[in-house]
Amino acid sequence: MTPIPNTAPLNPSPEVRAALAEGRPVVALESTIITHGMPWPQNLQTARAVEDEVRAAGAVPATIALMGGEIRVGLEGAALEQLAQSRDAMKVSRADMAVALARGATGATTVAATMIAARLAGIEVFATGGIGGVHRGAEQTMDISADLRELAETRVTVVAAGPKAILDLPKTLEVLETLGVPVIAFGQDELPAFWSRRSGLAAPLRMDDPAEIAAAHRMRARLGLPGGQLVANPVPGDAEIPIDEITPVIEAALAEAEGAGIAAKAVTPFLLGRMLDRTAGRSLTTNIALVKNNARLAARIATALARP
Ligand code: PSU
Ligand code: MN
Repeated sequence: MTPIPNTAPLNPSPEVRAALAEGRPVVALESTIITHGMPWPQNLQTARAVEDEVRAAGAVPATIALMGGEIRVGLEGAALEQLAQSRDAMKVSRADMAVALARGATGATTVAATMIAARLAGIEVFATGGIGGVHRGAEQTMDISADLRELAETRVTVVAAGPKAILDLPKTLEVLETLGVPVIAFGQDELPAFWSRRSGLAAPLRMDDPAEIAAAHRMRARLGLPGGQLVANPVPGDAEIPIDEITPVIEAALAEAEGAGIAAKAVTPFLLGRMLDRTAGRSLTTNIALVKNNARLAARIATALARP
């Protein structure tokens, strides 16, 4: 895909620039998971391991972050480590992106902001852990992640392990349907729920072949439809925490968040941190396994898309 004409302060690494110019497969990766989703040093180790998975599958990884007033697409050298160690990186979504860039702030991109950057750079496939969605109690708080709106607007296929189980999954599916976002479970009928392969909810769509997902991505463009696709890829069985085991942990973490008055952008990082403690690190092991698994599938989809 050709990048959209723009004057954005984009700075692709030489490797990413060359791959895009030659039409080779590229997979975008987000950075909020590094700064706000996992503790040091597992965050850096995971970021590198995920890049290695993309490479092993024959594609080029492009980790995206805001640094020095530029959208860096592909973090080379010390940049990834710098970001993983930074304590004051902004969590940047669509609403914050222009301000963060105008100020020259260091910003970690969420799913929404990473999609915007990927589209500007001409990258069509993006792998992450879990997307944001409709939070439980959203009928009171109105807390609905900007990730959902971005999926409706920006033409990038996002591979995730399903919406995080800390969310209200039925409402998240309803909003995605309203917004016209295809939600495609990979290889099973049920929607996966991040740490668990099962959610108890039927996925709206199912596909078993990365080439078919690539074909659907192309077809949306041919139909003139904006927006991307959400591919929900179940965590590998040996790494999952079954839904019955994780549900009470989620409920305890949610009660803690409410008790502590956590709101807005702080909710997701707070819950992930509490889940980590409450499962004695098991939630992190699962998180790492599922991101790597998503990187592998995203690389297969990007490879299918790169073929003429
Ligand atoms: N899933 C994770 N770890 C994370 C996130 C998702 O396992 O850190 C991040 C993603 O960047 C996602 C963001 O876009 O949380 C959603 O935040 P919010 O609910 O504030 O929109
Ligand atoms: Mn939110």
